[in-house]
Amino acid sequence: MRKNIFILLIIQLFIGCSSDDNSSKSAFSIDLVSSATNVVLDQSFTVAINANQSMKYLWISTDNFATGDYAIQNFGTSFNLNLNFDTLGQKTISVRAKNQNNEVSEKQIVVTVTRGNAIKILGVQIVSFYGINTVYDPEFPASNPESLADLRFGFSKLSLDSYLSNDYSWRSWYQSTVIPNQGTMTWDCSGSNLYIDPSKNLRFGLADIDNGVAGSDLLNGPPDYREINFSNFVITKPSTITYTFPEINLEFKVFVEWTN
Ligand SMILES: [Ca+2]
Ligand SMILES: [Ca+2]
Repeated sequence: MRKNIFILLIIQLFIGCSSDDNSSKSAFSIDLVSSATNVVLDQSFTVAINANQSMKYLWISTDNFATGDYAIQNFGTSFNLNLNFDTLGQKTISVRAKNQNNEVSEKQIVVTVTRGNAIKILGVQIVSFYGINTVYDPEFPASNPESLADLRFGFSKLSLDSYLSNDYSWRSWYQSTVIPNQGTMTWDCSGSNLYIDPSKNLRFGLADIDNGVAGSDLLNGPPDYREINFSNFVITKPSTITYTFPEINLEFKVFVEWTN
């Protein structure tokens, strides 16, 4: 009897060990290693995803998978994310990975973004544009101020195509409100957190808006933008910077806040 109990214990121990062993071997898991935990605005950094088995699916999100970028491909056991942020504060980067058997592993890493020497764009004022004081809304007679352009400006900048990409494309960064019939031609953007590394380029566009959509390009394009940057001003740090493009009668001012 004692011998039987002993054998039973041995079998249970064996089953226990063997089962633990199997699960640790088969459990798919990933780890995240960030090249930096504190970065400045617009600074590029990498997050390495290292897995104990080959990854075939990755979903990357900075809002706990409400949105994000995903792809199905053979990622192997290691894949580098290239990231940068243009807003301040703590960013939680969530990664959900699947192996060939659709087993899931999910990890998060937190990175803090500080301002560094980023400028903040406080406002924009249009001084002149192509066709200023002429009819852009011909449904009104020229004598009616309603015929004047309804102004919206926008900024685009080079942004990563996705968290899983190394490629950058020009993408809309900011679109202003519409000022009807030329109006003040001045926008206060100070509440929009428009921080940017002054070495980055921006594309400026300006359009007449009809019923909420762009009617006419006010830069007489193509191209329907002009490129600006702030790198010539990092020493003098003026709070108002004027950009002029005489060939299209374009002049505008950008109001900026510099760090000390
Ligand atoms: Ca109008
Ligand atoms: Ca219009």
